Amino acid sequence: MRKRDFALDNKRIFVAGHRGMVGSAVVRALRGRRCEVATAPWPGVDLRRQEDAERWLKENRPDAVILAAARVGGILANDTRPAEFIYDNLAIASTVVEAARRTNVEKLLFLGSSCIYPKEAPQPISEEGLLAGPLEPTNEWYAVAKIAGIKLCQAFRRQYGCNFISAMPCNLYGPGDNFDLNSSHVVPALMRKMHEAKSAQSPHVTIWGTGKPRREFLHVDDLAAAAIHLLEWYTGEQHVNIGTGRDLTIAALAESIRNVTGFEGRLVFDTTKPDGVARKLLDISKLTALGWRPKIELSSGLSGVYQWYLSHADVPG
Ligand code: GFB
Repeated sequence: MRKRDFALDNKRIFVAGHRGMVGSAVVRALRGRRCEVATAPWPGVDLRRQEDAERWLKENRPDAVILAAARVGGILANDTRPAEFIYDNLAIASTVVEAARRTNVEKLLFLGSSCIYPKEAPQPISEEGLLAGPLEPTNEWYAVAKIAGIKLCQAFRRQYGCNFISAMPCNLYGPGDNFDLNSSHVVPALMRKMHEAKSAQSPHVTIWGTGKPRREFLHVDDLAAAAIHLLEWYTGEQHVNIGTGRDLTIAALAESIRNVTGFEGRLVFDTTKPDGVARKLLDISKLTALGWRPKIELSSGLSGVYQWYLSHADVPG
């Protein structure tokens, strides 16, 4: 029998970053539970500022924090805006963790990313792979900030006895994603490019890189369920990987998105654009041993996101 570490019932849970894809999915998931969800207004509370974070937590006194606030973006945004990715993420992690300690938050879950692992990590990557080698250069700024977030939680556990934990998801996709082609991740980018090419009857779509890198994609509703599961059931110094345990090439992903969008033209690979890390498949045995498994298959998840895109974005055709 597993022991529940934190009971959600009648608790107030602060979801930091509720406007983003991850935070909004966590809010949706918590709405089905017997707890109160608290979110900080934006603009108004800037979680990069210590005084804002502390003031908000003092006034609202959450029992737990799910720290999903972050500066996020795809490979190009990470590579070209390193200062924003390192500064904003370091600032958010340190202000919220310290504010949570000062206001006696009972439990905090920090969310990072699978890009924390070394570029040449043995696959699938277990939690022990952290800091065993150099990082992938296109996202080392973001990765360093997320590693610092893990270390903050560990240090606060050791020195202050805070029940702060962290989890590292693989690549995520879902409703509410960013479809801006300069800053988005690959799923929304290819969905938008193929939809627009189909509408314009354009003969081809450009895919960045060689198409050979492999990525593991988790639907954000699965991520939200996993994060809440960990908040309830896990405590410990080591971070926990969240993923599906399965990956595919970017070329294969493009074919799946072609099926969903109905684009019939050619795929052209632009090798002047970066591939990023060759592979970052997560070992999810720690998560599955804690009693959680993903539910949403990639093909149905992609169809759902395409429907969301058609009904929410300002799209042609
Ligand atoms: O999703 P993505 O930007 O994230 O790119 P990363 C994944 C792969 O898809 C890369 C290729 O090999 C890209 O070159 N790709 C092909 C494209 N076409 C496109 C396109 O039109 N747009 C985009 N964005 N990619 C980010 C990290 O890495 O993922 C972050 O930079 C973070 O730090 C995040 O960890 C989850 O997996 O390469």
